[in-house]
Amino acid sequence: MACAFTEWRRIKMSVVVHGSPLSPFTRKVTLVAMEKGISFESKDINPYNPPDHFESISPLKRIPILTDGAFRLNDSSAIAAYLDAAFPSPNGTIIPTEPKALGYALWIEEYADTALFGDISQGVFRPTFINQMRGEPIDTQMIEEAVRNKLPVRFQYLESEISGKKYFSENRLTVADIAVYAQLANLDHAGQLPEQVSYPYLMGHYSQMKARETSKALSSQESRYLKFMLSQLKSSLSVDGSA
Ligand SMILES: N[C@@H](CCC(=O)N[C@@H](CS)C(=O)NCC(=O)O)C(=O)O
Repeated sequence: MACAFTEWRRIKMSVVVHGSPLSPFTRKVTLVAMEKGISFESKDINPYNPPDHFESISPLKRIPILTDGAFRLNDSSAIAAYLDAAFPSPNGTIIPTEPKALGYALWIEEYADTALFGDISQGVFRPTFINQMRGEPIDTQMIEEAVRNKLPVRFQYLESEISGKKYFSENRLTVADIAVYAQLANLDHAGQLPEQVSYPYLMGHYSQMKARETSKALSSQESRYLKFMLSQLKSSLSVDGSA
């Protein structure tokens, strides 16, 4: 008798998120799909070791990419908007329609995607994990510079925006909350989240987002993936004799 997992694998999903588990933009669209209850499949693409003809499916050579049958879309914000419009859900929309709430949610999403991403990715994630994956030492100086001088500005702004609130926009879950969480989760993987006492509302928001069933399921998969990647690296270094 075929097990449930085999049966599930036989069902061809029309919606596919092509990305990588530790990419914050892949995490954003994956969470949008999960929160909306969309059935989808995830397929791995490493943009730093891309498949042949990557540019033909991703003109900016970035992940994530969404396919829905023959339809293909790039950019996490465009993908989130598409999923929200194309798959009405009893859980409601994740992109507000009221003009001010809409504008504000998209602004917070943009702030997370650009400013927060830049400082976390360049300042913490890459010098921690990409260095290790390349067999290079962790760049503690770069991490300290980001944690001490760059990230506090980002956190202060977001703390002031979320202060006194549970969610960023419309007092309910929107793409703004998912986008901020998606970036901070990489700081969490690197063990560099700020203390709750320094940014009580922002860290409260993060904890509440992390406790959602969708985030919990994804986060444990990501931790397993990270552990596996780092263990592969350790064994390749010891086979090499270079560690
Ligand atoms: N604005 C894009 C940004 C996507 C992005 O920068 N993805 C990263 C991975 S997290 C990437 O593919 N980087 C490859 C590169 O920069 O060459 C989006 O929202 O999807």
